Amino acid sequence: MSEIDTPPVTKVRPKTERPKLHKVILINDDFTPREFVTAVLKAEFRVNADTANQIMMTAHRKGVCVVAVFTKDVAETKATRATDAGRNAGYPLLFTTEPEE
Ligand code: NFA
Repeated sequence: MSEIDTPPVTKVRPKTERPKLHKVILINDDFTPREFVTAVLKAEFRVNADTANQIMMTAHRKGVCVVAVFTKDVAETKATRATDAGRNAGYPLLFTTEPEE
């Protein structure tokens, strides 16, 4: 018979690492008004009023609160923008980032 061999079909399955996520952390201070903090959280992190208030009050009571997790670039950009919003209004409001375990 004249059967034509076809090449074996191989499925390439590239290993894709999940990007490590980074936490954005809100740091408490004694000067930034509560309403200002919640306004920044709503504007920069797109959380609703309830969530913004919970995050703000957790930082207020405990000193810090994780706002959300993002890829490194997004976490750093949002932390910088949110910190700048405070500085522009004359407040020492601070958001930091750290890699998730
Ligand atoms: N501790 C601030 C106040 O009592 C409010 C605040 C909360 C500031 C969370 C920064 C972060 N006005």
